Amino acid sequence: MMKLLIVLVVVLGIIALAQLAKVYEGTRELRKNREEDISYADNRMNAFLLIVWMIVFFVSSAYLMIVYGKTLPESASEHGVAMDMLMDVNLWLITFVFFAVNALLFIFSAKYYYRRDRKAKFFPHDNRLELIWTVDPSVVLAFIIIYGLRTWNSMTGETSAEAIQVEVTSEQFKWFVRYPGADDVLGAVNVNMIDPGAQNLLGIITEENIAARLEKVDEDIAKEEAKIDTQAKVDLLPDSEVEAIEDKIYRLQRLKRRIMDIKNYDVNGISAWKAGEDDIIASPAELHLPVGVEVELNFRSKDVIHSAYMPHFRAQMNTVPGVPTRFKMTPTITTADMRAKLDDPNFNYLLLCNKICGVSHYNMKIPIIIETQEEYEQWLSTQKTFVAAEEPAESTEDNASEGEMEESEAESSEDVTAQVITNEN
Ligand SMILES: [Cu+2]
Repeated sequence: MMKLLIVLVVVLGIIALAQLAKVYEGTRELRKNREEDISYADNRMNAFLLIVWMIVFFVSSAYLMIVYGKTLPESASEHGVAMDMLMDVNLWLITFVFFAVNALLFIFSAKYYYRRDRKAKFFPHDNRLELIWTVDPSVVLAFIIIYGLRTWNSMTGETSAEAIQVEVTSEQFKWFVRYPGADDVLGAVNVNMIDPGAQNLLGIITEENIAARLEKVDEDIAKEEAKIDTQAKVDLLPDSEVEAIEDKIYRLQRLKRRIMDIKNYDVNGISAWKAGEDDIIASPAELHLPVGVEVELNFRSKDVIHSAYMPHFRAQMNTVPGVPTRFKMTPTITTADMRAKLDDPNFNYLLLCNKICGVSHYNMKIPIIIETQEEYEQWLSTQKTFVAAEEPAESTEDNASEGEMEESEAESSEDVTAQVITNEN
Protein backbone atom coordinates (compact mmCIF):
# COMPACT_ATOMS: atom_id res chain seq x y z
CA MET A 1 0.00 0.00 0.00
CA MET A 2 2.79 2.37 1.04
CA LYS A 3 4.75 1.47 -2.10
CA LEU A 4 1.73 2.19 -4.30
CA LEU A 5 1.35 5.61 -2.68
CA ILE A 6 5.01 6.43 -3.29
CA VAL A 7 4.75 5.41 -6.95
CA LEU A 8 1.60 7.51 -7.28
CA VAL A 9 3.31 10.57 -5.76
CA VAL A 10 6.30 10.17 -8.09
CA VAL A 11 4.12 9.79 -11.19
CA LEU A 12 1.95 12.77 -10.25
CA GLY A 13 5.07 14.80 -9.50
CA ILE A 14 6.47 14.12 -12.99
CA ILE A 15 3.15 15.07 -14.59
CA ALA A 16 3.05 18.29 -12.55
CA LEU A 17 6.59 19.19 -13.63
CA ALA A 18 5.75 18.55 -17.29
CA GLN A 19 2.70 20.81 -16.97
CA LEU A 20 4.78 23.55 -15.33
CA ALA A 21 7.34 23.36 -18.15
CA LYS A 22 4.49 23.73 -20.64
CA VAL A 23 3.19 26.83 -18.85
CA TYR A 24 6.70 28.34 -18.83
CA GLU A 25 7.08 27.67 -22.57
CA GLY A 26 3.70 29.28 -23.17
CA THR A 27 4.47 32.46 -21.25
CA ARG A 28 7.78 32.83 -23.06
CA GLU A 29 6.04 32.53 -26.38
CA LEU A 30 3.61 35.19 -25.28
CA ARG A 31 6.48 37.51 -24.31
CA LYS A 32 8.18 36.80 -27.68
CA ASN A 33 11.35 35.59 -25.94
CA ARG A 34 13.52 33.02 -27.78
CA GLU A 35 14.98 30.10 -25.80
CA GLU A 36 18.58 31.21 -26.37
CA ASP A 37 17.95 34.69 -25.04
CA ILE A 38 19.24 34.64 -21.49
CA SER A 39 18.80 37.75 -19.44
CA TYR A 40 21.70 39.77 -18.00
CA ALA A 41 20.41 39.06 -14.49
CA ASP A 42 20.50 35.29 -15.11
CA ASN A 43 24.11 35.43 -16.36
CA ARG A 44 25.26 37.51 -13.44
CA MET A 45 23.54 35.21 -10.97
CA ASN A 46 25.29 32.19 -12.55
CA ALA A 47 28.70 33.92 -12.34
CA PHE A 48 28.09 34.67 -8.67
CA LEU A 49 27.00 31.06 -7.98
CA LEU A 50 30.17 29.77 -9.67
CA ILE A 51 32.30 31.63 -7.13
CA VAL A 52 30.11 30.47 -4.23
CA TRP A 53 30.41 26.86 -5.47
CA MET A 54 34.19 27.20 -5.88
CA ILE A 55 34.54 28.27 -2.24
CA VAL A 56 32.30 25.43 -0.97
CA PHE A 57 34.23 22.96 -3.17
CA PHE A 58 37.65 24.15 -1.94
CA VAL A 59 36.70 24.26 1.72
CA SER A 60 35.15 20.77 1.68
CA SER A 61 38.13 19.32 -0.26
CA ALA A 62 40.57 20.82 2.23
CA TYR A 63 38.44 19.54 5.12
CA LEU A 64 38.47 15.97 3.73
CA MET A 65 42.23 16.11 3.20
CA ILE A 66 42.85 17.30 6.76
CA VAL A 67 40.45 14.86 8.43
CA TYR A 68 41.14 11.74 6.32
CA GLY A 69 44.57 12.50 4.86
CA LYS A 70 46.58 10.48 7.37
CA THR A 71 45.20 7.15 8.55
CA LEU A 72 48.38 5.15 9.24
CA PRO A 73 50.89 5.56 12.07
CA GLU A 74 54.51 6.38 11.20
CA SER A 75 56.25 3.90 8.91
CA ALA A 76 57.74 0.86 10.65
CA SER A 77 60.21 0.04 7.87
CA GLU A 78 63.30 1.71 6.47
CA HIS A 79 62.03 2.11 2.89
CA GLY A 80 58.64 3.19 4.26
CA VAL A 81 60.07 6.58 5.25
CA ALA A 82 61.23 7.17 1.66
CA MET A 83 57.89 5.88 0.42
CA ASP A 84 55.97 8.33 2.63
CA MET A 85 58.19 11.16 1.40
CA LEU A 86 57.47 10.17 -2.21
CA MET A 87 53.74 10.09 -1.53
CA ASP A 88 53.85 13.45 0.27
CA VAL A 89 55.78 15.16 -2.53
CA ASN A 90 53.31 13.80 -5.08
CA LEU A 91 50.33 14.78 -2.97
CA TRP A 92 51.58 18.35 -2.49
CA LEU A 93 52.15 18.69 -6.23
CA ILE A 94 48.70 17.32 -7.03
CA THR A 95 47.09 19.54 -4.38
CA PHE A 96 48.78 22.63 -5.79
CA VAL A 97 47.69 21.79 -9.37
CA PHE A 98 44.18 20.92 -8.19
CA PHE A 99 43.59 24.27 -6.48
CA ALA A 100 45.37 26.32 -9.17
CA VAL A 101 43.55 24.78 -12.16
CA ASN A 102 40.13 24.80 -10.51
CA ALA A 103 40.56 28.39 -9.31
CA LEU A 104 41.43 29.52 -12.85
CA LEU A 105 38.49 27.54 -14.26
CA PHE A 106 35.92 29.02 -11.88
CA ILE A 107 37.28 32.57 -11.68
CA PHE A 108 37.64 33.04 -15.45
CA SER A 109 34.18 31.57 -16.13
CA ALA A 110 32.69 33.93 -13.56
CA LYS A 111 34.67 37.01 -14.61
CA TYR A 112 33.90 36.76 -18.32
CA TYR A 113 30.21 35.94 -18.29
CA TYR A 114 28.34 37.22 -21.33
CA ARG A 115 27.55 40.89 -21.50
CA ARG A 116 26.18 42.59 -24.57
CA ASP A 117 28.63 45.52 -24.30
CA ARG A 118 31.72 43.28 -24.12
CA LYS A 119 33.42 41.49 -27.00
CA ALA A 120 35.92 38.63 -26.76
CA LYS A 121 39.44 39.22 -28.10
CA PHE A 122 40.42 36.89 -30.93
CA PHE A 123 43.63 35.25 -29.78
CA PRO A 124 44.35 32.11 -31.86
CA HIS A 125 47.97 31.26 -31.04
CA ASP A 126 50.91 32.19 -28.87
CA ASN A 127 54.25 30.37 -29.07
CA ARG A 128 55.40 31.48 -25.66
CA LEU A 129 52.27 30.15 -23.95
CA GLU A 130 52.46 26.86 -25.86
CA LEU A 131 56.05 26.44 -24.74
CA ILE A 132 55.23 27.12 -21.09
CA TRP A 133 52.34 24.67 -20.83
CA THR A 134 54.23 21.93 -22.67
CA VAL A 135 57.60 22.18 -20.98
CA ASP A 136 56.34 22.76 -17.43
CA PRO A 137 54.26 19.57 -17.11
CA SER A 138 56.97 17.54 -18.91
CA VAL A 139 59.60 18.59 -16.40
CA VAL A 140 57.30 17.93 -13.44
CA LEU A 141 56.21 14.52 -14.82
CA ALA A 142 59.81 13.48 -15.55
CA PHE A 143 60.72 14.41 -11.98
CA ILE A 144 57.80 12.38 -10.55
CA ILE A 145 58.62 9.31 -12.68
CA ILE A 146 62.37 9.31 -11.99
CA TYR A 147 61.85 9.94 -8.29
CA GLY A 148 59.23 7.16 -8.11
CA LEU A 149 61.39 4.67 -10.02
CA ARG A 150 64.38 5.32 -7.78
CA THR A 151 62.26 4.68 -4.66
CA TRP A 152 60.77 1.52 -6.23
CA ASN A 153 64.21 0.21 -7.17
CA SER A 154 65.46 0.72 -3.64
CA MET A 155 62.62 -1.54 -2.42
CA THR A 156 62.99 -4.26 -5.03
CA GLY A 157 66.75 -4.22 -5.62
CA GLU A 158 69.27 -6.89 -4.67
CA THR A 159 69.26 -7.98 -1.05
CA SER A 160 72.48 -8.11 0.93
CA ALA A 161 74.02 -11.50 1.72
CA GLU A 162 73.02 -11.25 5.40
CA ALA A 163 69.33 -10.80 4.64
CA ILE A 164 66.92 -13.34 6.13
CA GLN A 165 64.98 -15.32 3.54
CA VAL A 166 61.28 -15.76 4.25
CA GLU A 167 58.62 -17.18 1.96
CA VAL A 168 54.98 -16.15 2.13
CA THR A 169 52.48 -18.32 0.27
CA SER A 170 48.84 -17.44 -0.28
CA GLU A 171 45.88 -19.74 -0.64
CA GLN A 172 42.16 -19.02 -0.43
CA PHE A 173 41.88 -17.89 2.39
CA LYS A 174 45.05 -18.17 4.37
CA TRP A 175 48.76 -17.42 4.45
CA PHE A 176 51.71 -19.74 4.99
CA VAL A 177 55.01 -18.39 6.28
CA ARG A 178 58.12 -20.50 5.63
CA TYR A 179 61.55 -19.99 7.19
CA PRO A 180 64.71 -21.61 5.78
CA GLY A 181 65.77 -23.29 9.03
CA ALA A 182 69.34 -23.88 10.16
CA ASP A 183 70.89 -23.85 6.68
CA ASP A 184 69.46 -20.39 5.81
CA VAL A 185 68.33 -21.79 2.44
CA LEU A 186 64.67 -22.18 1.51
CA GLY A 187 64.10 -25.65 0.10
CA ALA A 188 63.05 -26.06 -3.52
CA VAL A 189 59.33 -26.38 -4.21
CA ASN A 190 57.25 -27.78 -7.04
CA VAL A 191 53.54 -27.47 -7.59
CA ASN A 192 53.23 -31.21 -8.42
CA MET A 193 54.55 -32.02 -4.97
CA ILE A 194 51.62 -30.32 -3.24
CA ASP A 195 49.63 -33.03 -1.54
CA PRO A 196 46.33 -31.68 -0.27
CA GLY A 197 45.55 -34.86 1.68
CA ALA A 198 48.92 -35.09 3.43
CA GLN A 199 51.05 -32.49 5.14
CA ASN A 200 53.08 -31.19 2.21
CA LEU A 201 50.83 -28.20 1.61
CA LEU A 202 53.59 -26.10 0.06
CA GLY A 203 55.02 -28.77 -2.24
CA ILE A 204 58.48 -28.77 -0.63
CA ILE A 205 60.82 -31.18 -2.42
CA THR A 206 62.79 -33.63 -0.32
CA GLU A 207 63.88 -37.16 -1.12
CA GLU A 208 61.28 -38.54 1.30
CA ASN A 209 58.55 -36.32 -0.09
CA ILE A 210 59.17 -37.46 -3.64
CA ALA A 211 59.00 -41.10 -2.55
CA ALA A 212 55.87 -40.49 -0.47
CA ARG A 213 54.23 -38.59 -3.29
CA LEU A 214 55.00 -41.30 -5.87
CA GLU A 215 53.65 -43.93 -3.51
CA LYS A 216 50.45 -41.93 -3.03
CA VAL A 217 49.95 -41.41 -6.77
CA ASP A 218 50.60 -45.12 -7.46
CA GLU A 219 47.96 -45.94 -4.84
CA ASP A 220 45.48 -43.60 -6.51
CA ILE A 221 46.20 -45.12 -9.93
CA ALA A 222 45.72 -48.66 -8.57
CA LYS A 223 42.45 -47.60 -6.96
CA GLU A 224 41.11 -46.24 -10.24
CA GLU A 225 42.36 -49.20 -12.28
CA ALA A 226 40.65 -51.61 -9.87
CA LYS A 227 37.32 -50.05 -10.83
CA ILE A 228 37.62 -51.27 -14.43
CA ASP A 229 40.00 -54.22 -14.29
CA THR A 230 37.53 -56.85 -15.48
CA GLN A 231 35.13 -56.85 -18.44
CA ALA A 232 32.27 -57.58 -16.03
CA LYS A 233 32.94 -54.36 -14.07
CA VAL A 234 33.19 -52.34 -17.29
CA ASP A 235 29.90 -53.78 -18.55
CA LEU A 236 28.13 -52.69 -15.38
CA LEU A 237 29.20 -49.04 -15.70
CA PRO A 238 27.79 -46.48 -18.13
CA ASP A 239 30.22 -45.53 -20.94
CA SER A 240 30.64 -41.99 -19.65
CA GLU A 241 31.72 -43.32 -16.25
CA VAL A 242 34.33 -45.62 -17.80
CA GLU A 243 35.64 -42.73 -19.88
CA ALA A 244 35.91 -40.55 -16.78
CA ILE A 245 37.89 -43.22 -14.94
CA GLU A 246 40.22 -43.72 -17.93
CA ASP A 247 40.72 -40.00 -18.09
CA LYS A 248 41.54 -39.84 -14.41
CA ILE A 249 44.11 -42.64 -14.78
CA TYR A 250 45.67 -40.80 -17.69
CA ARG A 251 45.98 -37.60 -15.65
CA LEU A 252 47.40 -39.44 -12.63
CA GLN A 253 50.01 -41.10 -14.83
CA ARG A 254 50.94 -37.73 -16.27
CA LEU A 255 51.27 -36.37 -12.72
CA LYS A 256 53.49 -39.35 -11.87
CA ARG A 257 55.77 -38.60 -14.83
CA ARG A 258 56.02 -35.00 -13.69
CA ILE A 259 57.04 -36.05 -10.20
CA MET A 260 59.62 -38.44 -11.72
CA ASP A 261 60.90 -35.46 -13.72
CA ILE A 262 61.49 -33.53 -10.49
CA LYS A 263 63.60 -36.45 -9.30
CA ASN A 264 65.62 -36.51 -12.52
CA TYR A 265 66.00 -32.77 -12.48
CA ASP A 266 68.20 -33.08 -9.42
CA VAL A 267 71.46 -33.30 -11.35
CA ASN A 268 73.76 -31.76 -8.76
CA GLY A 269 73.47 -34.50 -6.21
CA ILE A 270 70.90 -34.35 -3.44
CA SER A 271 71.89 -31.09 -1.80
CA ALA A 272 69.09 -29.10 -3.42
CA TRP A 273 66.54 -31.57 -2.10
CA LYS A 274 68.16 -31.47 1.35
CA ALA A 275 67.62 -27.74 1.80
CA GLY A 276 63.90 -28.23 2.41
CA GLU A 277 64.28 -30.76 5.18
CA ASP A 278 64.93 -28.22 7.92
CA ASP A 279 62.44 -25.64 6.63
CA ILE A 280 59.99 -24.27 9.15
CA ILE A 281 56.37 -23.46 8.42
CA ALA A 282 55.19 -21.05 11.09
CA SER A 283 52.37 -22.46 13.18
CA PRO A 284 50.15 -20.68 13.95
CA ALA A 285 50.68 -18.69 10.75
CA GLU A 286 52.46 -15.53 11.88
CA LEU A 287 55.21 -13.49 10.27
CA HIS A 288 57.94 -13.02 12.89
CA LEU A 289 60.84 -10.74 11.96
CA PRO A 290 63.73 -9.33 13.98
CA VAL A 291 63.96 -5.53 14.14
CA GLY A 292 66.70 -3.79 12.17
CA VAL A 293 67.57 -6.82 10.02
CA GLU A 294 67.06 -6.89 6.28
CA VAL A 295 64.60 -9.52 5.11
CA GLU A 296 63.86 -10.79 1.61
CA LEU A 297 60.19 -11.71 1.30
CA ASN A 298 59.46 -14.24 -1.44
CA PHE A 299 55.86 -14.66 -2.50
CA ARG A 300 53.99 -17.55 -4.09
CA SER A 301 50.32 -18.32 -4.60
CA LYS A 302 48.61 -21.70 -4.75
CA ASP A 303 45.35 -20.75 -6.43
CA VAL A 304 44.41 -17.24 -7.56
CA ILE A 305 46.14 -13.87 -7.47
CA HIS A 306 46.30 -12.47 -3.97
CA SER A 307 48.17 -9.44 -2.73
CA ALA A 308 50.33 -9.33 0.38
CA TYR A 309 49.66 -5.93 1.91
CA MET A 310 51.60 -4.70 4.94
CA PRO A 311 50.32 -1.16 5.39
CA HIS A 312 52.43 -0.29 8.46
CA PHE A 313 55.58 -1.07 6.48
CA ARG A 314 54.32 0.66 3.32
CA ALA A 315 54.71 -2.59 1.43
CA GLN A 316 52.54 -4.50 -0.97
CA MET A 317 53.22 -7.22 -3.53
CA ASN A 318 50.94 -9.37 -5.63
CA THR A 319 51.22 -13.11 -5.12
CA VAL A 320 50.73 -14.77 -8.49
CA PRO A 321 50.31 -18.51 -9.19
CA GLY A 322 53.33 -19.72 -11.18
CA VAL A 323 55.19 -16.41 -10.91
CA PRO A 324 57.36 -15.91 -7.81
CA THR A 325 57.50 -12.28 -6.66
CA ARG A 326 59.65 -10.65 -4.01
CA PHE A 327 60.79 -7.51 -2.27
CA LYS A 328 63.05 -6.59 0.58
CA MET A 329 62.53 -4.55 3.69
CA THR A 330 64.07 -3.73 7.04
CA PRO A 331 61.62 -3.35 9.95
CA THR A 332 62.56 -0.47 12.25
CA ILE A 333 60.01 -0.46 15.09
CA THR A 334 59.18 -3.50 17.23
CA THR A 335 55.57 -4.43 17.89
CA ALA A 336 56.11 -3.56 21.58
CA ASP A 337 57.50 -0.09 20.74
CA MET A 338 54.64 0.61 18.33
CA ARG A 339 52.13 -0.42 20.99
CA ALA A 340 53.72 2.09 23.37
CA LYS A 341 53.81 4.82 20.71
CA LEU A 342 50.13 4.32 19.86
CA ASP A 343 49.19 3.73 23.51
CA ASP A 344 47.30 0.62 22.37
CA PRO A 345 48.30 -2.63 24.09
CA ASN A 346 46.32 -4.69 21.54
CA PHE A 347 47.92 -3.22 18.43
CA ASN A 348 49.36 -5.68 15.91
CA TYR A 349 51.03 -5.15 12.55
CA LEU A 350 49.08 -6.95 9.86
CA LEU A 351 49.69 -8.86 6.67
CA LEU A 352 46.43 -8.82 4.77
CA CYS A 353 45.17 -9.76 1.35
CA ASN A 354 44.54 -6.72 -0.79
CA LYS A 355 43.07 -8.41 -3.84
CA ILE A 356 39.40 -9.39 -3.88
CA CYS A 357 40.03 -13.15 -4.11
CA GLY A 358 36.78 -14.75 -2.99
CA VAL A 359 34.11 -14.93 -0.30
CA SER A 360 36.41 -14.95 2.73
CA HIS A 361 38.86 -12.41 1.32
CA TYR A 362 38.02 -10.03 4.16
CA ASN A 363 39.28 -12.56 6.69
CA MET A 364 42.61 -13.34 5.00
CA LYS A 365 45.06 -11.76 7.41
CA ILE A 366 47.78 -12.73 9.88
CA PRO A 367 49.71 -10.71 12.46
CA ILE A 368 53.29 -9.57 11.83
CA ILE A 369 55.42 -9.61 14.96
CA ILE A 370 58.54 -7.45 14.97
CA GLU A 371 60.76 -8.34 17.91
CA THR A 372 64.33 -8.17 19.13
CA GLN A 373 66.87 -10.63 17.71
CA GLU A 374 66.75 -12.68 20.95
CA GLU A 375 62.95 -12.85 20.97
CA TYR A 376 62.95 -13.82 17.30
CA GLU A 377 65.46 -16.63 17.82
CA GLN A 378 63.55 -17.77 20.88
CA TRP A 379 60.33 -17.98 18.85
CA LEU A 380 62.08 -19.71 15.96
CA SER A 381 63.42 -22.38 18.32
CA THR A 382 59.88 -23.24 19.41
CA GLN A 383 58.87 -23.93 15.80
CA LYS A 384 59.12 -27.47 14.45
CA THR A 385 61.09 -28.24 11.33
CA PHE A 386 59.13 -29.21 8.25
CA VAL A 387 60.03 -32.91 8.50
CA ALA A 388 59.39 -33.06 12.23
CA ALA A 389 56.04 -31.38 11.84
CA GLU A 390 55.18 -33.78 9.04
CA GLU A 391 55.81 -36.94 11.00
CA PRO A 392 54.80 -36.23 14.60
CA ALA A 393 53.74 -39.83 15.28
CA GLU A 394 57.14 -41.28 14.43
CA SER A 395 59.09 -38.85 16.59
CA THR A 396 56.92 -39.68 19.60
CA GLU A 397 57.37 -43.40 19.06
CA ASP A 398 61.11 -43.13 18.75
CA ASN A 399 61.52 -41.18 21.94
CA ALA A 400 60.48 -42.09 25.43
CA SER A 401 60.04 -38.62 26.95
CA GLU A 402 59.37 -35.16 25.59
CA GLY A 403 62.68 -33.85 26.83
CA GLU A 404 64.57 -36.47 24.93
CA MET A 405 62.53 -35.82 21.81
CA GLU A 406 63.48 -32.15 21.74
CA GLU A 407 67.11 -33.06 22.16
CA SER A 408 67.15 -35.56 19.32
CA GLU A 409 65.35 -33.10 17.05
CA ALA A 410 67.99 -30.48 17.70
CA GLU A 411 70.64 -33.07 16.89
CA SER A 412 69.00 -34.17 13.67
CA SER A 413 68.64 -30.59 12.39
CA GLU A 414 72.33 -30.06 13.10
CA ASP A 415 73.09 -33.21 11.14
CA VAL A 416 71.19 -31.83 8.17
CA THR A 417 73.13 -28.58 8.31
CA ALA A 418 76.38 -30.50 8.36
CA GLN A 419 75.30 -32.56 5.37
CA VAL A 420 74.24 -29.52 3.38
CA ILE A 421 77.50 -27.76 4.04
CA THR A 422 79.47 -30.82 2.95
CA ASN A 423 77.40 -31.14 -0.17
CA GLU A 424 77.86 -27.52 -1.10
CA ASN A 425 81.58 -27.78 -0.60
CU1 LIG B 1 43.37 -13.23 -1.08
